[in-house]
Amino acid sequence: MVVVVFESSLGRLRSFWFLHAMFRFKNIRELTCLFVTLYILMSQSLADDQDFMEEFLKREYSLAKPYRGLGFSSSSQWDLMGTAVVTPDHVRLTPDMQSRQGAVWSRIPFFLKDWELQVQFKIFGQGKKNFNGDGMAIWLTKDRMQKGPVFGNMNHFIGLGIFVDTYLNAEKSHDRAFPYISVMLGNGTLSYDHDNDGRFTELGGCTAIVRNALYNTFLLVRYSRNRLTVMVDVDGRQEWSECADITGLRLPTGYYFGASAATGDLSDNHDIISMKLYQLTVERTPEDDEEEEITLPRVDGMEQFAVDVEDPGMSGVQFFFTLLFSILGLSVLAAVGLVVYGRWKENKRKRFY
Ligand SMILES: *[C@@H]1O[C@H](CO)[C@@H](O)[C@H](O)[C@H]1NC(C)=O
Ligand SMILES: [Ca+2]
Repeated sequence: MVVVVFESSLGRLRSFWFLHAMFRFKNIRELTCLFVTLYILMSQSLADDQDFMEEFLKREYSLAKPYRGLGFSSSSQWDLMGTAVVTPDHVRLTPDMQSRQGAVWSRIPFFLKDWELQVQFKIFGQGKKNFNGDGMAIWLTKDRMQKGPVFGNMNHFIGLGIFVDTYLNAEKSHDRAFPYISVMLGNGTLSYDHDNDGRFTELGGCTAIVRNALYNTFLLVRYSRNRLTVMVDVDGRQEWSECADITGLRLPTGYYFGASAATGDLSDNHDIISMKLYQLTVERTPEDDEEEEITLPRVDGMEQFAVDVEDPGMSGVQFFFTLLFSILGLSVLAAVGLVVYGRWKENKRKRFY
């Protein structure tokens, strides 16, 4: 009996390692344990990959060419505000001129649980590198059509903000290059700190060279089972690379999608080409559905994102100079030592004569 089980299992296993390991198992219980462990490991890695079975484009939440009636028709699902204008090729949130703010907002509250938003955008302008700004943001928030200091939207927002920040405001930032994409979850009291590029409320992010890009630039935001993933495709390779991955993020439903942009003393064109919303089909466990309804966005274990405002320790540059000066100091000491030793030896020799 046992032998039969062994043989049929053997047929299916190809890896030499497993064969080798299996011959050492003396009874079926250990073998069962091995298979159960393997199964758990395999199913976990599958879940990690987030291979969704299907995705459906939801037109009512999507913004794509031709932007029929956008902004003025009552049948349109989107509103424009500020400097935003529609052309046949894009929705331009701001032109490359100083002190502009523009936005486009969905009219329909959003209730899907598992979704993916793919945004094609374009940021370009006359300004040389570091003489452009300020950037744009993608939103899924409780409020819509508000003006304010966060890339043209209100501060103390409630919901999700993904920022494409093209100008470095913070005085000290050795550890990141701009443009920088970052994620913030607002709960109404959290404030976006423009002077520090939102550093203290950031949940994740990455550098992405999106300005005056040669290729089409895309951003992907995926939310499923309290996990938020942001990916970018900005270098023409036509594949997503990971930008941020945040687990334990809880977002209420009934919010609105939007995109906004702002210019200040420095400027850029900020264009949205498309925002495509896909519903994801995800297998949900009964526990997933029993989850408490939440009324305010929050992240489990918020402490892990806390930024140390105090001395951040020795940076690579500091370390290099410390090492350099230590070596220089030791060399000087050694040189002085040699000179002193030479004199001493000479004096000693003189004394013999
Ligand atoms: C918002 O989040 C911050 C940081 O986690 C927290 O200190 C604050 O109490 C929260 N506000 C509300 C209203 O929950
Ligand atoms: Ca900035």
